[in-house]
Order: sequence, then structure tokens, then C-alpha cells
Amino acid sequence: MKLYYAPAACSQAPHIAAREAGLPIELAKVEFPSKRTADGESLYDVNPKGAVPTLKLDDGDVLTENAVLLQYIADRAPDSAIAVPASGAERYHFLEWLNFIATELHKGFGPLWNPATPEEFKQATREALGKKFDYLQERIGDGPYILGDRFSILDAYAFPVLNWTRFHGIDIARWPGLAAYLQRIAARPAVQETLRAEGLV
Ligand SMILES: N[C@@H](CCC(=O)N[C@@H](CS)C(=O)NCC(=O)O)C(=O)O
Repeated sequence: MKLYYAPAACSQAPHIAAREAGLPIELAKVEFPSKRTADGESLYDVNPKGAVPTLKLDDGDVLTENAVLLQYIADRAPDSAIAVPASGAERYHFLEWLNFIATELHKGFGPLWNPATPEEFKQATREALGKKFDYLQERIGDGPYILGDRFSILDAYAFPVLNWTRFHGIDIARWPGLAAYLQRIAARPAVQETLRAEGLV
């Protein structure tokens, strides 16, 4: 499978998940704002939504949407530690987390990425995100991960998103529990490999 990604973007989530699952992954770096790869391929030709992550499967099929890619990757490695709970309340609480990260945390940053957003609205966005961070910190506690002892695709997704705080004038030190959580994830060998492959360390 081939992952269209941009360094430090939300595409880092499936990138980490694939490495954690031990699945081979080909990388295609997409330059912004041209949205082209180094060999001139347009992202729009692969994904008309023009967003990363985009995953081209070995049979040519294309999957988009982070929460879906993460489940796809976890399902490819059912015996790995990152497997998604198969059934029952555990599964629905897992999906509840995945949806929270996608729609509240990930998309909660949206206005901060938009250069047209007025500063006043950006400040309101930072405050709204702060409330979600309070909740997340409280729920993770000493973790070490969102599900407790088990690292999962939830952590693979929360990691790049929480790291965006450094681009948007939010001091993660206000949430010492989250700062420690990010350090624990960053220390994982597969995450270090991911950061190296994206040229970030
Ligand atoms: N709904 C998509 C959104 C993905 C997304 O926000 N991707 C960003 C990078 S983190 C992007 O490619 N933005 C470029 C654009 O939308 O023009 C998902 O969950 O995967």
C-alpha cells in the first residue's frame, strides 16, 4: 500500500499505525500548496478531495479519511497490539474515541490553519481546544495510553494532532499530563522511525 502524506500532517497517524503494525508501506510525499508528489503526480488524480492521508491499496483501490484508514490498517494486523476491539461495548467506546479525535481534536484545529481566520476567532478556537485538552488529560491520567496499557490507533492519531499546538501558539505545558503522554509516544521505536522517514528528526 502507498500512503500519500505530508510531514507532520494528520497523515502521520496511519504512517505510525502501519509501522506499529509491522506492515510494509510505500510513502509518497505531497508538497503543499502544489499538492504534487516529487514525480509530478497530482494528489487530486488519486483523491479528488485533495487531502492527505490518502491510501492507495495494492489492488489499486483508494481509501480516504483518517479514521477509516486507521481501522483498515489495524484490521490488516488483527494479531498485532493495535487491533481494534472486535465487538461489544469495548468496540463502541473505541469508536467513540476515534470520532472524538477526528471531529473534535483534529477538525477543532481547522480555523487555526486558515490564514483568513480573524485573530479573535483564532483565540476563541484555542480556548475551545483547551477545554477538549482538559477532558483528554483527565481521561488519560497516567495512561500510559488512551486505552490504558495498550497503545492503539487512537494514540497514533492523537499524537500528530496534539503536536500541532506548537504551530499555533498553544503551550502544551499547560497540560503536563498531555506533554508527558506525547513524550511517551515519541519514545516508541515505530514513532521515531516515522518521524525520521518524514524528515522531522
Ligand atoms: N476528513 C479528512 C481530512 C484530512 C485533512 O484535514 N487533511 C489535511 C492535512 S492534516 C489536508 O490535506 N488539507 C489540505 C486541504 O484540505 O486542502 C480526514 O479525516 O482524513
